[in-house]
Amino acid sequence: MKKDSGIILALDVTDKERALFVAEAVGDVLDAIKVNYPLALSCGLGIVTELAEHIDVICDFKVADIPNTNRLIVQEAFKAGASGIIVHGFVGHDSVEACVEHAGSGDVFVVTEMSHPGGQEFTAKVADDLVKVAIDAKASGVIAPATRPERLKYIRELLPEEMVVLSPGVGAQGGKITDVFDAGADYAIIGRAIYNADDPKKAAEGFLEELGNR
Ligand code: OMP
Repeated sequence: MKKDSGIILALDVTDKERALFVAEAVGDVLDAIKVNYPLALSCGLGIVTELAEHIDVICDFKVADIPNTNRLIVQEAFKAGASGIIVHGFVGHDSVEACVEHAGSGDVFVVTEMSHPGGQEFTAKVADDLVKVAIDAKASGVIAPATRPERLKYIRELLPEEMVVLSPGVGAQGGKITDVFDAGADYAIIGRAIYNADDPKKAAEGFLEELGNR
């Protein structure tokens, strides 16, 4: 995945026309587009193929099953054109290892502490273990919360340098893009603050300006 702006768009819209409009409007400001269930379920996996013709696509399917089912999900996502996939670590080493093995040269990102308030209930308590699963399985990186920059920094420091950190929670969830990069993340994942804006391109450029004005 390239790294220019450091911004990954979470394209959680359910209308295909709107999705393609937003993707085209902000495409040159982004490093990748993340496709989650809302878009994949409403448009089918073909949307991944369509978007992947223009930009790297990460399938955020939060894969969380036994190794064999994980393998099948990962294979379908990459066959559709994804270049990365997001998986859960709480299912254990073997399940995450199956994802990494079958992603081939594609990226696997493991969710650690989640960004929403409920993320503190369970995921925060086992964040160190989730990071260890990601490291042991040789994942490309992890997902860590923009909403808790001190925790994001802590998680970054547990990781070897070559692993990347993708951080959701900027904008609608209250996180600040400057905090994300100050805490050592490699990419910010931003959804509603861009795709719900009247002018998505202007909104994306606004985040870049914020970074430039630090
Ligand atoms: P916005 O809150 O609209 O910016 O979207 C955030 C995106 O990041 C959504 O697609 C979420 O599913 C995703 N996300 C989180 O918000 N929190 C997490 O802890 C993990 C993810 C994720 O795995 O991407």
